[in-house]
Amino acid sequence: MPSRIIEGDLSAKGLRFALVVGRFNSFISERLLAGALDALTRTGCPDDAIEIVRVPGSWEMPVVVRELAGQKRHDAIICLGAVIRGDTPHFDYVAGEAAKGIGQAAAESGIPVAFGVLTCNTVEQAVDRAGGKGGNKGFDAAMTAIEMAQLMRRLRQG
Ligand code: INI
Repeated sequence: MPSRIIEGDLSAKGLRFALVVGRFNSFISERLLAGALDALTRTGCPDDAIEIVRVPGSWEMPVVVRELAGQKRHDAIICLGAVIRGDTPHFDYVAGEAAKGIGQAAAESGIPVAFGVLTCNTVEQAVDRAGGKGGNKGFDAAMTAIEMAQLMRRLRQG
């Protein structure tokens, strides 16, 4: 048996969060936001520890995440958006750059960033994952952010 296991718990008490929410496909991203807020409040996060930052679309998320992470005012950042495939290659550029840029900002800053951006082939797939039969990926992203924020706190305490 390992002598020491380090992991984050699922309490949001004492943590501060920024939620970066895309306006594009807002009928989906607002449901993801509702799920994320539900997770945060149920796990003990007060309203005044939550900031919501709205951006035009998922493409704009990396620069905003980088700015927020640099300010070091939050224990974790949660990105919420929906990229839905259309008839052109636009989807691939937006989804690819959002994923890459958000991941880079997290890795370079040391602030955990949850990727609650749906990348779906159809509107139906997005609806399923935003409170439908596939659960709510906004809720899941917030739970991941809580666990990661607690884990980073523990790792830094040594
Ligand atoms: N933004 C999204 O978040 N989801 C999409 O599905 C999407 N599509 O399909 O175009 C989208 N485009 C907008 C993009 O994020 C930028 O806001 C826009 O290109 C201006 O920079």
